[in-house]
Amino acid sequence: MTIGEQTDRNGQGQRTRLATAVAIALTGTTMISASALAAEPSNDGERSGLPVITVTAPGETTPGFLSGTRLGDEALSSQRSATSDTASLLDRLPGVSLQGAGPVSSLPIIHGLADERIRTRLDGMDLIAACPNHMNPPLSYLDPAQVGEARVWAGITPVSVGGDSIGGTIEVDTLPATFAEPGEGVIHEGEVGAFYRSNGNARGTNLSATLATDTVSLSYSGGWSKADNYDAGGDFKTSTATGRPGHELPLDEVGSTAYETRNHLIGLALRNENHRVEAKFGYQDMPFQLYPNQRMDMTENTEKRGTLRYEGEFGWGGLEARAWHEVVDHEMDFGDDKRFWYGPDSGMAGDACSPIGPTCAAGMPMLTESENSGARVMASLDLDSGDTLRLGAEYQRYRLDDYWPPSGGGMWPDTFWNIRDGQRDRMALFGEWESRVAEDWTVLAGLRYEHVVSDAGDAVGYDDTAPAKGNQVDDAAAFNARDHERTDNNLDLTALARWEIDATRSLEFGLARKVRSPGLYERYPWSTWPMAAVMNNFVGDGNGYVGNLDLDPEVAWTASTTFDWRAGDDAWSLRVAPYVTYVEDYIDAQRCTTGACAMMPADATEAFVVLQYVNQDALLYGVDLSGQMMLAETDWGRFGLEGALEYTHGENRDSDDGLYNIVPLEARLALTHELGGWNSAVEVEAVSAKDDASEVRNEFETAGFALVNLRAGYQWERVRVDVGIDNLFDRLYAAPTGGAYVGQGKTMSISGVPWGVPVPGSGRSIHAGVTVSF
Ligand SMILES: [Cu+2]
Repeated sequence: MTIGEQTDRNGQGQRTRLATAVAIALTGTTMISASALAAEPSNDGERSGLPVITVTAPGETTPGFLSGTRLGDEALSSQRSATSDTASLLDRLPGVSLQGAGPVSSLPIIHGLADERIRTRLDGMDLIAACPNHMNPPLSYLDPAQVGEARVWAGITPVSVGGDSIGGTIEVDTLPATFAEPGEGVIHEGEVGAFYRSNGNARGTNLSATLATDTVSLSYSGGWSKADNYDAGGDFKTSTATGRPGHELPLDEVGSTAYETRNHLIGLALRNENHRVEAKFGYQDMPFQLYPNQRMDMTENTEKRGTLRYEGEFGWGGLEARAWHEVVDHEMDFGDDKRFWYGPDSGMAGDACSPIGPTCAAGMPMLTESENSGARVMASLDLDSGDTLRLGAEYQRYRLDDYWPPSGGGMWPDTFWNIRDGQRDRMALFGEWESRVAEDWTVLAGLRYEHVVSDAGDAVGYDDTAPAKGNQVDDAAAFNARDHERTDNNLDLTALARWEIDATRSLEFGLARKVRSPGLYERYPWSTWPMAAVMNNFVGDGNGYVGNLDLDPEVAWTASTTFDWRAGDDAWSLRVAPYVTYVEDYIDAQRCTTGACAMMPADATEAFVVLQYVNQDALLYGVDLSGQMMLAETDWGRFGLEGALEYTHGENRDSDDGLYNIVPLEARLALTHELGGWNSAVEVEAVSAKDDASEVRNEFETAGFALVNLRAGYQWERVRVDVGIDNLFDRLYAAPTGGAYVGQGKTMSISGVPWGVPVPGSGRSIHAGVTVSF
């Protein structure tokens, strides 16, 4: 099945598409074929003669690389009513887990490596979270309904889709442009949808519309969604421990889990026979997103982005060029569940105090502004030998200012500059060769060079007259006495080989060396004052973090293999993918003992602590298993079983400690049924207890749990309805990567909220959604 068929606007072939979609949704066992690498997919509604992704449904044996998996639009649409968190759509793919953050901004984890360790591209753009808590990661800029396709490279990533990352690559593209057939004149089409989820009263709508001729296509897509705090399952009574008398949250309500978000996208695409130009303009206005595992909340995020892309086919091969520009304005302060601690009747100074001054604080505004520009050119040369050679170059220019205006109390009288004039610029060159060296062997080898320059201006505290609170004057002086510019020259190598043993079995081997330079928030946060340090945290563990100017890039060596075995008649398939990664100079953390940290106990075990980033060696290994089988084909429909299991282990080889945010063992098993336009599933999702946590971070252990989810959908020609119940038995559970609960109470003080409470997951939620095409 090709993209062209999938986005067929006449809605033909919907039944077979639906069947494939169900299979993809549950097991994610499609692979990305070799031709997908030739260029990014030609986001094209009609056949254009350009390279397209070949989607291989389980059972088909097309040459390709098993390391890549893909979610198509049908698979995605069945999830729309269940989630507004675009990253969570990927959770079902083998090797992918989620690190909890805000309700619509989870961070994907691939094989134990998360966040900036993964290359995440949105419509081909390398976006960067501009926030000391990484509250606005790339996928938070899309509504799930705007996603056209997601591709994940979990094992070995070809250098043409990697760079400045040591884990896998996630590429998410928005809905593809559609065109009219030649001679058809002007066409218009679109889709409107709405959903409701009972837990947290979540609701949202989405709309997409296209006006097109056979050469010009103009489109809009947008989504709005909003939710209150959700309720945990079972009995969650933490509010009585952290709520201030008179301000407790209702029992079971998980503080700081509400949000509202609005995302818009306008696209204009032009094509002729061999060339295509596309411009996209995105706009996000997120009025608020609260964070149960961060000490601050997002109180406004606006993002504007524009991208221009050219794709052409020539006698010698294909050419793709892209340029983009993005501007982010991000604001943080306390949302409602945290702010009441600082309110007028709190006994502390609060909102009502005026004017702010040394004894009168009003919240804690934190502002971040970033500008991100980039360009990429890639040529795919079709060699006479039948081989393909890809050559490419990339450039990225990134600027960041992170500053906290004076708000009274200890945050007075000046503006605190967490990162001032931050810069992180990348230049990259790569070459990649792909060849079918024998009838049953395909190999790919690539080399990529990256030049990364980062820098930041001088640190400034709230008060530059000693003795300012929290050692700010001395910390800033020590930071400013050093040169802040750092230059890294990084080399990536990738080799992949696929052996088609026979029609039912194939085996793939891969080796890679990948390098990632430290991010601005790892190198430059300079204050050891716990109040400032706890604001620098993108892992959601409640601790404070201090940057380290001496960090070196992380260098990861990965070996992985994938074995794919399937019945000739499609009755079953099984895929096993073990991997091992050794990371030299992995950026882990050690307890901070200098500056203001010297006043804190260095060896606390049951408390939030302040840490400093440090290079240490790490080892990660694990295995992904996935498979499906047909159980019965009867008059009442087709019954099947689909499952996936992921095991991950991570350890710090220098400190003999566990790595943080590792999901030890996770499994999904679903009984599926389809009949005509119906599809439904009963799914069990189980996670084992986590008991080898990161000691240096005082990471909590979490208990194992199993959840049952139900879902069903029906597809008419123009209408699709989905309903479901997540967490059917209303279990109280905490994901091992959900982070520390700091969703309510006096979070500004490092010990102002109790240590040891993991963020509870959502209790039972009934969801329903409808989509109408026109
Ligand atoms: Cu933020």
